[in-house]
Amino acid sequence: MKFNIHNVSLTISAASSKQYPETDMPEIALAGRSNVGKSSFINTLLNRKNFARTSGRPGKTQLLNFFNIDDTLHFVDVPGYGYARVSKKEREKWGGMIEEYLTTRANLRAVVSLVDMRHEPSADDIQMYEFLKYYEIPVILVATKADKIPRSKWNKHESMIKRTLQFDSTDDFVIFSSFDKTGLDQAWQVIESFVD
Ligand SMILES: Nc1nc2c(ncn2[C@@H]2O[C@H](COP(=O)(O)OP(=O)(O)OP(=O)(O)O)[C@@H](O)[C@H]2O)c(=O)[nH]1
Ligand SMILES: [Mg+2]
Repeated sequence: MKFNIHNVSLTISAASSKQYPETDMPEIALAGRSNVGKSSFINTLLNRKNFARTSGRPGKTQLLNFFNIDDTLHFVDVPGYGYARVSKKEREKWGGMIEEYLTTRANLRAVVSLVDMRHEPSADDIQMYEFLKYYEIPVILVATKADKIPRSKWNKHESMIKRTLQFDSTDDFVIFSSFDKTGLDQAWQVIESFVD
C-alpha cells in the first residue's frame, strides 16, 4: 500500500459520534501525549511533508481528524494528552471525546500508541495503555524519536518502555523516527495486518 498512495484527504474533524463518517472503511487511531509525534507519524507514513498538521506548539489538534487514505482506510489523529496548559474542564471534555471514540467505534481496528523513546513512559502513557488493554483494543506500540538515541542504546530503551508499561508481548512494538524514517516499513506492515 505504501508505494501506492494516490489520494489523501481530511474527511472530517469530529467532536462527537454524530460527526463520525458513515462508512465501513477500517480505522487506525493515533494516541499519545501532546507533542510525541502523532501527526509527524501520519505524514511520514503518507510520505507527505505537511498533511496532518504538525507544530512545535503542543495541544493544537483539538478534534478527531479523520484522514481518508485512498478510500481504503482512515487514520484518526486524536488530540494529545498530558498537555499541562489546558483547564480541567477542557481535559474532561477531551477525555469524554476520546473515550466515546475508542469504546464505541466499530470501524476501529487498532490504536497506534506513541511514546517518546527517550523517556520512561509517563503516568498518562501507562493509563492509556491500560485503557486499551482493558477494552481489548489491539495496540501497536510505537516508540518514536529514535533518531535522538544512539543505536547502541535502543535495546535498553525498548526494555525500559516495555517494563514500565507492563507490555503485553503479543502486541506489536515498532521503533520509529519521522526524521530518518526508521521503522517505516515495519509500521506499514503491522498496520496492513490489521486493515486487511
Ligand atoms: N527528532 C524527532 N522529532 C520529531 C519526530 N517526530 C516528531 N518530531 C517533532 O516533535 C514535535 C511534535 O510533533 P507532532 O507530530 O506535531 O506531535 P503531535 O503528537 O501530533 O502533537 P499534538 O498534535 O500537539 O498532540 C515537532 O516539532 C516535530 O518536528 C521524530 O521522529 N524525531
Ligand atoms: Mg498533532
